[in-house]
Amino acid sequence: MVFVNPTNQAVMKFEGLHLYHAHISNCSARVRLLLEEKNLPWESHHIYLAKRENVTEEYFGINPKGVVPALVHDGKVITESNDILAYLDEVFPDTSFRQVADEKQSEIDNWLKISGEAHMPGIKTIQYYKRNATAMKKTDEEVALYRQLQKDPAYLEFHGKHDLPGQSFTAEDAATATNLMDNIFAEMEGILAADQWLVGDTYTLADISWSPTITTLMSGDYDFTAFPNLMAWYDQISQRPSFQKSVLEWRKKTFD
Ligand SMILES: N[C@@H](CCC(=O)N[C@@H](CS)C(=O)NCC(=O)O)C(=O)O
Repeated sequence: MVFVNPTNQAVMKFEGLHLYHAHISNCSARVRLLLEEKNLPWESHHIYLAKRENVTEEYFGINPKGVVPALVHDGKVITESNDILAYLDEVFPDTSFRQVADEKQSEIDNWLKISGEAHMPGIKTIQYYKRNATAMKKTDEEVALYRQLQKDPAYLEFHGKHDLPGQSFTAEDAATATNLMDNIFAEMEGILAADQWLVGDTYTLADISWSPTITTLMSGDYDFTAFPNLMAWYDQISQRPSFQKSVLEWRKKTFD
């Protein structure tokens, strides 16, 4: 588990659980979902991405990549949504979402890893192509500030492409990203033809990590027709009161 050493030292005084998150972000939603499933109290620090509230020295001082979510737990900062899931389950084990046999634990870890790795080349690319082309466009001043704050080459490259005047991701980029996601969904489809959940017959961190991603892709009309078992799995999860509250209700909130 990697903790961030925040340059924004104000957060080091925080007690309890504080989540920096955005309402429609799938990375944020998976953490809210786990917090809800575990019935853990947390303080919300909402970051409105469309207003570039993440592109500030203050926020980069908490998450050096300038993305949501970031969890602060008793002054310790943890980033990367899937690492946050693993952390919370380890530190608050009372209602654990890793209740599978030892030899199946690595399957949970693998789904968390794929979830993290697929975000930028898959989900984020598709969403920027389909939905965020104008909503996430930065002004020239915001681009300059972003380039000053952002030190991570992968994020600089991603946003560099989108931030070029009059340009963003292309249909070809979106097709490559869709191909990547379709391959992952095909694997899930095979598993869910036989099992109720991604790792056997137990609802785990794997399901918690992936279900809000489906919500996000659906908002961009992703074509899921080839994956009926995945859709049945998603329907089942989306009816959980925890999911309604932490994922769907947050998406309806407005911050303008
Ligand atoms: N791998 C990171 C990805 C975080 C990420 O890209 N978050 C998005 C929202 S889902 C974000 O903050 N986007 C704003 C930006 O890239 O500037 C994680 O899982 O926490």
